[in-house]
Amino acid sequence: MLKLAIFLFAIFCYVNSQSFPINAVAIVGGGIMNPGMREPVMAFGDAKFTQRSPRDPVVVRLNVTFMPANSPIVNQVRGVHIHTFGISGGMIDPSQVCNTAGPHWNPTGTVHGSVLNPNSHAGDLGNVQTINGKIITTITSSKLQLLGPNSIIGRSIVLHEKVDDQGMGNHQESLKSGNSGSRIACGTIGIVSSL
Ligand SMILES: [Cu+2]
Repeated sequence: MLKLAIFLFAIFCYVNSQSFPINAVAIVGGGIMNPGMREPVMAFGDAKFTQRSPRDPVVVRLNVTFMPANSPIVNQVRGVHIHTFGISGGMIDPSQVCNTAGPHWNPTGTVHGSVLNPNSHAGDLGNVQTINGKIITTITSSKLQLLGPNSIIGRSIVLHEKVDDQGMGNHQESLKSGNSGSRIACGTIGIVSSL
């Protein structure tokens, strides 16, 4: 019995050492095309994901540039989430393209909240600040996985137009989406050999 346990443990260690760390990237693209704006705002960049072991959190490094950088709608706080599906379709309007991502990634069937709340959506990543037309930030989440049945590989990361109220806004959308408005940029998460 002991030999069997040691053998199974050795296999477990071997599989773990072969699989981790896992790296993934989403190429993020989109823009803000509100009617009445003098010119559209474009958004482009990437999100890099790393997980060192099944017990470690997923670290997300987000780097997105908006052009033109000085548009009043650019430099503000906005919500960011992992959504359930990869991006499909080649439509021109970013909100339509990013709507193909479906709802927040929520494998445990909870309500929307903050990235730090263990009982909120796994895909809830909180808010990010845009400064001088750029989002450069790191988010750490213990609710995400890059391997196994709840892996986010093939799902998507979505940036929103407005601040995420993290379930505290007393709005009908608060406990569902954080009432963070339209989807302005997104990308499908794919596994990569290295970052
Ligand atoms: Cu979202």
